[in-house]
Amino acid sequence: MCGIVGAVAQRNIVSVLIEGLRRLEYRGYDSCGVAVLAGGEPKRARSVARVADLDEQVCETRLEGVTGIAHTRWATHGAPVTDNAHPIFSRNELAIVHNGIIENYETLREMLRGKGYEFISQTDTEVIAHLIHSLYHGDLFAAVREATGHLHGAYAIAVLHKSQPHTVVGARQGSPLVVGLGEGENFLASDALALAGSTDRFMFLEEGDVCELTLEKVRVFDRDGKPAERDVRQVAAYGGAVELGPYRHFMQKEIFEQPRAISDTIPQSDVFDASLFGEGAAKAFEEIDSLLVLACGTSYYSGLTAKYWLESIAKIPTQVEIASEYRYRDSVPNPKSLVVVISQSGETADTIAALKHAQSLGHTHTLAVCNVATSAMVRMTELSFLTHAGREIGVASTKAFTTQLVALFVLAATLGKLRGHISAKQEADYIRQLRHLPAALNSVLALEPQIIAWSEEFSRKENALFLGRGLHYPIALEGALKLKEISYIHAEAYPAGELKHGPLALVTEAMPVVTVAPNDALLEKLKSNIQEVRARGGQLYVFADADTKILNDEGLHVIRMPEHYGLLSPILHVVPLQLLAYHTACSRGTDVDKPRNLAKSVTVE
Ligand code: HGA
Repeated sequence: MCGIVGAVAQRNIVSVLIEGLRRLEYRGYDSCGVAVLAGGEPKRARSVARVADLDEQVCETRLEGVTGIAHTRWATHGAPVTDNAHPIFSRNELAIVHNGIIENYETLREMLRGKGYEFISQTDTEVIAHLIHSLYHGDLFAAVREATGHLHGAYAIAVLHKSQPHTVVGARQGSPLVVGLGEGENFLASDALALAGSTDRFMFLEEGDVCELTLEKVRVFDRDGKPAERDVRQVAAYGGAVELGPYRHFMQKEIFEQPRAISDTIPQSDVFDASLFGEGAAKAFEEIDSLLVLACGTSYYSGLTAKYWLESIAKIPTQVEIASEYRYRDSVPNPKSLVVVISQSGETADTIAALKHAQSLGHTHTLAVCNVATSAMVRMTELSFLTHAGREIGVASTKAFTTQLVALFVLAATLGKLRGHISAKQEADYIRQLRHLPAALNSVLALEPQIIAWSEEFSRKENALFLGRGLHYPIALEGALKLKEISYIHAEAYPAGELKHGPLALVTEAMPVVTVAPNDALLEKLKSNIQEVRARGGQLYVFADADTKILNDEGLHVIRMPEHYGLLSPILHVVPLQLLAYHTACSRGTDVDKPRNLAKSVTVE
């Protein structure tokens, strides 16, 4: 979603700002822009095309300056047109970029109109610009601090004013913002990744912080308006741009990276130990009597899968809830419940808000399963388990999902052991199966040619049904989500037993029914569901384990998975569904890595 980059330096900073936007491009955006202080006033370039187009514009117009801010926008208020693209100006004196949503913008807009401010854009952001401008009396830092007191909602902002040519002021509440420290220059960004190559020293701002960057100094005030010290951390992990290599899209590359990502995520240790989840985990795990898992989208489906593992291996009651639902409903808090938040980026706005809500209700034991060590979520939780998927560029999550599953399986096994439900032999078996997963995944990836053959038929469909049972029901959900996200085919998933309670009415020759059929205790039941579809002329596409006796037949297409993988089977069965969605989307010619209307890191509500 939106990205922010800002800089104060003694050199022309435009190329640093544009490079920062390029690094944030993968998150998805619909317009972009940059503003610098040049010749005593803010000047800007904006584009509703890609950052490359913005770059051409700044070269053509020779936009240069030593102080600047830049933005990639994913529109929430107002269409993605140039007038709404950030930076937004106030009276040609102040420029602002903003991530987030201002909830009371209508009230503020009326108040500011009353003071004579003219609104040019439809954005909520413009109210922040005029509000700060109205409060400016020679000190931008003070004006921003005062303005934030009037804002309701979520924001990360970067602001500059023509009267302070070597100052950028930032503020955050509900959206991430980091300060990058240089020598005689300082930077601001919504993600440290944007500043790779410029600095590796960062200050991660906290909720309510307002900061002032000048050439030599960074000042931070906390939410109470008091000067605050924030730790400086060295973060060197950000390499150069991620290469596509021999792959056609990042999504395909990331699907094929799963054996490596999973191998990096599996703990080195030969035993399941609470310490894998951080200091204090042993004590926390002893005190809990249940789990509350909060997540969105694909991460929610990893949570749903984990519920089966947690209840079967660790015998611990587990509730899984969509973060944006949980935060707004009245729930009955159980302080003995471990709150588990799952997010690839660790910045998902709804999940962060749900975590805060849980904490405000008295939940003290919290655990983040996350792919980014420096993320807000990891910093907010008592415990954490980091997945090592590496950077995921494709908007449709693949390796982040399977590594989350590994993390959650390790959690289930660890709790199962602590609660006396798994024997030493069982523990050793689980460890062995985890370690064999990368090899098993390679065999699944080798099915790609067969899946390509299916995808050609799928690309001509407009609807699809996905069926699974038990542990594989969430995998069917994830398969349907993948297909709709990138191929724009309408897809729905059902627990196979629900078929006759409604969706069977949709089954015709035109409706492919994808079925995940591992050789588990539910196989015989699933076979009956398959027959129910066949009897109505439906076309079945079944991913069956090697030893299931489901054979190719009229209306029944079968791809055989290399081996049955017991409890870890969902991690293997989701991969052909990822490949099916990917190749179907390729056949339909969609923008696979940047599907329409979607963004990678969902940092607004
Ligand atoms: N509300 C602002 C910024 C949107 C945003 O943060 N998107 O991720 C706008 O619509 O311009």
